[in-house]
Amino acid sequence: MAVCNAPQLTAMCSTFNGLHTEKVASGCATNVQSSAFLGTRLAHMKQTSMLARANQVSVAAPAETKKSEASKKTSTQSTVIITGASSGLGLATAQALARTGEWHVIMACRDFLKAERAAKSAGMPKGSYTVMHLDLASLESVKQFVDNFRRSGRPLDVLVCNAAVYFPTEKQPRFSAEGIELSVATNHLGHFYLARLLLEDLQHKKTDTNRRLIIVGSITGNTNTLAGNIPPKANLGDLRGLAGGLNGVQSSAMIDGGEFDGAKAYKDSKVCNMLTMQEFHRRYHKQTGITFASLYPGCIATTGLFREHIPLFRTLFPPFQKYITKGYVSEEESGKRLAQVVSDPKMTKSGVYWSWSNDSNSFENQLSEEASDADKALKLWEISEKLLELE
Ligand code: NDP
Ligand code: PMR
Repeated sequence: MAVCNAPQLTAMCSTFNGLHTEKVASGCATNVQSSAFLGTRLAHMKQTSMLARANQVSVAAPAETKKSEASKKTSTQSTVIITGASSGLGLATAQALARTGEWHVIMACRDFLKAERAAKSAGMPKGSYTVMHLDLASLESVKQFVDNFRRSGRPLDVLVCNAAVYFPTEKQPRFSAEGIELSVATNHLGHFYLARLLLEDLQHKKTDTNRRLIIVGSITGNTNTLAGNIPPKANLGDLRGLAGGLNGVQSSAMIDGGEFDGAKAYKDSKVCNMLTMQEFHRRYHKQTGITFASLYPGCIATTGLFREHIPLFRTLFPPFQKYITKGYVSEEESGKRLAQVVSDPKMTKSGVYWSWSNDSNSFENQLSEEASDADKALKLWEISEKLLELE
């Protein structure tokens, strides 16, 4: 059952998608210029917006009416939310899980029509997925997504925090709806907010599956590897830039307080992803039984992640990874790997960062000193909570 699959809904959703883009773009400009402090921005965000109303009307209402149908399915299928399932790793994972018939995939995507088309061209069976709107670069959108998901009536089994952006050639930072540097806002803070809200949903008693929260990490955030030593290297420093709100005005747009560097901002955000997974594990695994895990799926050199890189890089990167580093994996293979972390009964260990050898056998990998620093993970958690007013 795809809540938003009906043609009239598609039309409505595309309309609100258009509205949404406009709202975020204009919201971004106004917020960055006029609001001095993040607190002010968040207070501003809490006002009921036109977008929030549009979102509730177009997505939530039909979900309510189909609640009983959803409840019927949930007796046989597990539910997984995958952020950024409209391309690359997220789409390949959605496809691998949907094909089994055992999973209902909630594709949490910022571009509704792109996701719907991607699901169709990946041959995902009708009824095996639902596209729901989520823009991780807007905290209001994250809240709306959680509300919409709850209205679907599906018990949550697994949340996969997969979406990411990478701006390697950008000279100046871009900002989220709340005026936070866009790669850290999307890759780390949006997911941190989403995961904190959905932790409650992962603790339901309706199914007896092993619940999991998976946050996609990467080799390039780990300086104990060759790939992690290619400059600029990840380094969160003492997190002073993050503590200042990453707004590029009163504080640096970089977590460590340094000069903006798009490639470093991405790698720093991946360190945040891996630290966050471990802090979740320390705080909640024993108490809830939820499995918290991260992974490096391999170098998926063909995905949209590199869309903003220079054309020469996009041409040379796949053969370089295929024939020289041998780190290359296809999108399909990477999807199977992440699907394994979602569903394999042998992968229930919590607090693990999974990787795969060249013959595709999974193993528990070592994180770098920084990406496994428990004090830093705690500090990151507390600063992130403060920024999001979650304390
Ligand atoms: P893609 O660009 O193909 O996929 C990223 C997805 O994130 C897209 O669906 C994109 O949506 C979505 N997204 C971006 N911004 C937002 C937002 N604000 N709100 C919601 N969704 C958003 O890249 P990959 O598949 O390569 O990346 C997936 C994950 O894999 C990332 O976490 C990345 O760090 C990780 N990874 C990738 C590696 C690689 O070699 N490619 C290696 C190691 C880790 P849209 O389609 O609308 O753009
Ligand atoms: Mg890297 C075993 C060697 C290895 C692996 C597995 C990767 C993965 N890379 C390796 C080596 C090298 N890379 C070497 C020797 C170089 C210098 C020529 C190199 C360069 C390089 C660049 C310029 N690599 C890159 C970039 C990027 O812009 C990508 C990046 O850092 O994005 C943040 C990238 C990557 N290399 C990888 C992987 C997985 C990436 C993608 C980024 C990610 O998602 O972490």
